[in-house]
Amino acid sequence: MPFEEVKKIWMNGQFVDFADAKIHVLTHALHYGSGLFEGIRCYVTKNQGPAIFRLNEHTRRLYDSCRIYRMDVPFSQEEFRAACVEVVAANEFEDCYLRPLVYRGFHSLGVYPASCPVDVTIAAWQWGKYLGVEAIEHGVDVRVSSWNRMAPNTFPALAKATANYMNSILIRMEAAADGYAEGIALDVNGYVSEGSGENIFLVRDGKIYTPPLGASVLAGITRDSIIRIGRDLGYEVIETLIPREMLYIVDEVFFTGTAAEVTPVRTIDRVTVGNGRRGPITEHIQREYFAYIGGEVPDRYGWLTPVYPERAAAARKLAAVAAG
Ligand code: PPE
Repeated sequence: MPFEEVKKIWMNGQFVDFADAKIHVLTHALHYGSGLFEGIRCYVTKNQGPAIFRLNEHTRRLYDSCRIYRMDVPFSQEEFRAACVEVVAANEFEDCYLRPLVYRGFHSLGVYPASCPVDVTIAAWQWGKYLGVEAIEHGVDVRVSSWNRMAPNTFPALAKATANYMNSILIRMEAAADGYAEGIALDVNGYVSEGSGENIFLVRDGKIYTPPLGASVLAGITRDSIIRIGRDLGYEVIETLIPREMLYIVDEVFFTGTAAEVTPVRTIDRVTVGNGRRGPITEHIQREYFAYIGGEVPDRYGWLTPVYPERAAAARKLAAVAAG
């Protein structure tokens, strides 16, 4: 689906029209992948109107990514968060996906980027279910990728760098070419790492497993949310190295990510996961996650940033009236 035009995109502190949000072909990041980005969702909540999910944590990760690449963001984290809120409001969005990008801009080419400016843009658009609406309930068919995730001390996995996504593209295209929805990549030691755009969780005998940060994974914000929610629901959640063959003998598997949310995996390399249906723990975790992002349960961890506080106050008032 091509982009539907949105009203405004934020570029270096100013709102510009969709049609004017352009850069030069000699931009450093276009040649060398010198960009760091985020993917953030804003959800309509029950009583507070649209609220951005885990804005603080996404902001922190973006600034961490920039720090790893020695890039000074010319805005404070507070200014950045305010800009994200404004982007949602300027586009009059309710549900949307935010895509901030910090990148080495236009000045000169050559790998050494010091003279290139650090530019910051934030766009937002409406993005439906990443792996399809069906997938949320029925799960996806995936393969183990023949591509590994990047080796440690090559491309830093903890930085959400545009360059890392060349590896993701290989994983995803290979999966698509063979008729799978997604690929699961192993790390260079052969341990399970992650999907092209999702972290992965496994369930066996009631316990939940996910690869540790040392297995070349992105430190997913959804991953963190699921670990937190899972533990609070009373499950044991274990971060540990996972050998490939564990994928074929577990009861349940699911992906997590901002775009993918919580998506069950139905088969891996044509081997059925569990009984081939969304497992009970996956469903339980999914239900809690969707209730949280939809504001149907109290925001006990302070993960929601309401975009329109006045509207939120009005909605709360109406809810109180309705409740008598
Ligand atoms: N691993 C990778 C490689 C990844 O790209 C993502 C997010 C995750 C894990 C999950 O991280 P988090 O969103 O913080 O829970 N992928 C983003 C981009 C997907 C895209 O196709 O673009 C996303 O989900 O926004």
